[in-house]
Amino acid sequence: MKAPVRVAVTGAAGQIGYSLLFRIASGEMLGKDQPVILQLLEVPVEKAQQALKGVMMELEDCAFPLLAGMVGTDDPNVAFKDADVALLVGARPRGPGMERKDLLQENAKIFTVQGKALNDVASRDVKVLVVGNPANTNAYIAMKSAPDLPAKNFTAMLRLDHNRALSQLAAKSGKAVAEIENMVVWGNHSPTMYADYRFATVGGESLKTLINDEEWNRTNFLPTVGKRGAAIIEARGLSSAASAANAAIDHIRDWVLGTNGKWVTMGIPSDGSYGIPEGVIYGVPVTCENGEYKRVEGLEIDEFSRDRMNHTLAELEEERAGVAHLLG
Ligand code: NAX
Repeated sequence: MKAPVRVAVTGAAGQIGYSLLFRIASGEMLGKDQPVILQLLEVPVEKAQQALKGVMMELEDCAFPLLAGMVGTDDPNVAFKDADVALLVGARPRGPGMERKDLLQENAKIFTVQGKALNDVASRDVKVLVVGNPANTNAYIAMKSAPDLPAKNFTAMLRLDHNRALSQLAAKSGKAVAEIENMVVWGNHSPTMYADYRFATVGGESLKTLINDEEWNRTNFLPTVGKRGAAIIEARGLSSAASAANAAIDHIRDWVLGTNGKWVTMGIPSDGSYGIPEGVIYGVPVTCENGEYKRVEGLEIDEFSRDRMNHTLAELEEERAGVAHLLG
């Protein structure tokens, strides 16, 4: 039996948490031979802690063979202690009348504290995925608050956008999702992200050529993927949860277990390539191998793409400027 991996999850009593934890404990994220210890963080509010207890009771009641232990806490230093994987799902939602900039500030506080705690107590190799919105900027704040950890350990979730784009492309082209390779989503996890299928292939053939409908790309595909979160809220009365949890599992599984050369999208700190300033957490195509992600380099950026990539970058830069004073 392998040694257990410690997986910290914040916002564990929330709706994404409820779709996520059972799948992690059943081995869908790290493998069917990999025991896990779940370290669950919730806010120090009676109701949230009670709800967390309930979720932990249900996890117990599944008698998952791979669940080697569980901790529920309101203390980030306990939740992140020796964590190998940290899924930062909990965040402050936008309340009535709350401005975007207030939301940024509230979340900046949370992710400063959690970044510091990761810095102090997590494994030096901890793989951090930020799901809580604004995900890219929250990941940036956590990364900046954890100077003793490698910056590359901090990532943001663009995988839901990636998966949404894949399904739209499959539907349009009449091909199976599994046949589509080399899809990219650039930038911020927000409606400004740029889903780019210029390099996508199906059985080695260009998907762009197969679809051959630039009008559809601009007036249907991009807005549909960009506004999918809002469409789910309108239809379901609640924000995406199961699909978000699924994307988080895809992201970590691929990072840890590899992609066999397949491109996936991750929000990672920029190294300056593609004209994205260093340090900005930006969605790019990567492949993963031996527990490391590697940016796909050297893709040609045409004028339309450059425009879209700059647009989503401008939003990220604005968010970054909005929290700069908190990061010293
Ligand atoms: P819920 O409101 O159902 O759950 C969030 C939970 O986090 C709550 O139980 C809350 O008590 C807890 N929490 C808040 N602050 C915390 C803190 N400082 N430490 C620990 N726990 C804390 O939201 P849910 O639907 O689960 O969504 C969670 C986050 O994911 C939201 O920020 C949401 O916007 C974001 N999303 C991100 C997506 C992405 O692709 N990156 C897609 C789905 C989702 O919208």
